[in-house]
Amino acid sequence: MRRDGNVHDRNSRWAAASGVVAAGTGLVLGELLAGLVSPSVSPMTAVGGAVIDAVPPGVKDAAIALFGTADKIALLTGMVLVIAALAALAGIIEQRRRFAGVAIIAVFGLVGVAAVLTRPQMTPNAVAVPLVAAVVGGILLRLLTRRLGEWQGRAPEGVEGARRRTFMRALAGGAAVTAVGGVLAAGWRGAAAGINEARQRLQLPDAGSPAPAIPAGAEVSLDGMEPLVTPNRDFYRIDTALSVPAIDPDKWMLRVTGMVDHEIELGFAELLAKPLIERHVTIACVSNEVGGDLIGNARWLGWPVRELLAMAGPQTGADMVLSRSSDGWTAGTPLEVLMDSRDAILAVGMNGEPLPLEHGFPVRMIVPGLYGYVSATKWLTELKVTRFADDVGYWTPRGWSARGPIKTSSRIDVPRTGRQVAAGKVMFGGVAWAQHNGIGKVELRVNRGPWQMAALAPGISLDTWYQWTLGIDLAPGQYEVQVRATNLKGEPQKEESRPVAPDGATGFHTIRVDVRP
Ligand SMILES: Nc1nc2c(c(=O)[nH]1)N[C@H]1C(S)=C(S)[C@@H](COP(=O)(O)O)O[C@H]1N2
Ligand SMILES: [Mo]
Repeated sequence: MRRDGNVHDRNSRWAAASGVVAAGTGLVLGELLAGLVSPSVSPMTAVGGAVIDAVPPGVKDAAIALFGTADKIALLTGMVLVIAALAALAGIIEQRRRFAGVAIIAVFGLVGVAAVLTRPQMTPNAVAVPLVAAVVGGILLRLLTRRLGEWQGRAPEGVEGARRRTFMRALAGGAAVTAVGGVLAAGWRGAAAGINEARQRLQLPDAGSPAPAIPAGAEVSLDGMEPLVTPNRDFYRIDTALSVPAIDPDKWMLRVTGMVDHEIELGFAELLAKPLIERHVTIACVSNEVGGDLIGNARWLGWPVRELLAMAGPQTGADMVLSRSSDGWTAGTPLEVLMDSRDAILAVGMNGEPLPLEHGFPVRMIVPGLYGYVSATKWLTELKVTRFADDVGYWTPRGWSARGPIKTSSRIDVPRTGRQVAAGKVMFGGVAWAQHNGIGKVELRVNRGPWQMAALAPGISLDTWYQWTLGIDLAPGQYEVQVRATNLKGEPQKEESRPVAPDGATGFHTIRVDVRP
């Protein structure tokens, strides 16, 4: 009897350990994954944020009084302890009843999702992370529990030791992942959280030269169109940064180096004190396929790059500015584009707020008319005035052209391709762009028939995309519809289909429409 009791205790102890390790591994994986795909909100920070929002002010004040600036650490520690206790319970329950403990881990995942949904920085990626973490944790719990069962079960003589070692190895492996990942995640998240707070406290100055008002009618009213100005949370994100750089604006410094008469160092406060301008600019990725969504339009606040370069005094012979980010990534931009009258800016604001971390906080470049890979450096730290003959940007030796002007292009957003619509007048709508040249006209053709002129909405500026609409009478049947934009110089977009490499895709966006009686 006594011996049985001991076995039972030992059993529960290892079952509890399995629960803690399984949940811990899932948790740590979720935090690391969040660092990659949704840096401004992770499962833990979301739950913590939801707790802070839900707690009555009195309790909050008491917590701050008790823990001071360590209040966040105290909260996270408390959360970890609660999760560990519940996870231990899940381990014990799973051992008694298969999938009962896994269900508890699933609830962790759902709580994570619910918390993320309450966060203003919520993105689809951020919602997926707690689910992925819970699936990993659940699978691990099941595996560990099975191994434990095999060890504790009635094993033939001599096999018990081997089975014990198998379980212990799996448990130790999970524990190691949790420990190492936990330290990594805490470091990352800690840095990002501190910078996020600094970002939230930041008050950007008003622009001396505000963005021109959006003309009436620039945003058409047609269901299914994308907003004319892309909200920050929906803005596409492209970069090579494994973890999003967390840069303290107080320590940020931009250096102007290379072929200049005077090297310059510019701090963040100095930059904010300059006469700022605010402009809508549509930026696009060279990897955007025809009809793709790697393009977005935002209102950027910043200081013209040409003012800074004029202070530095570029020397004769220089024809390129190699901009460098804190993580070493570089872009090579023609010097003349940064010096001419267009609004190339050192941007600090995006749609009325400081740049989001993933979009380059605290400072990035925005250059109307050039693809992002040769112009839109995020987490900017250096501008080196140089020559195309001497320097190359990050993507140039990797199969992309040294120069990357944006190609005139257009997209059909309504109706979506393959969609069924009712016969009669079918409304089409979409966007067209030719940054810094402007759009002159947009046309549609059905089944390669004659081009028909679309109604072009007024653009915000030559540097942004334009919306367009066209109603076409269609009888029941299957149709192929294509769009073509022409810029204000009269140059139509290219018909020939070409891939994104080396300097941007060409061809007409083509959709299929299924018209029903
Ligand atoms: N530091 C850094 N800046 C970068 C990149 C990068 O990989 N690292 N990618 C560029 C590319 S290819 C594009 S298309 C734009 C995208 O900017 P967004 O993520 O704000 O949309 O950023 C540019 N700036
Ligand atoms: Mo890009």
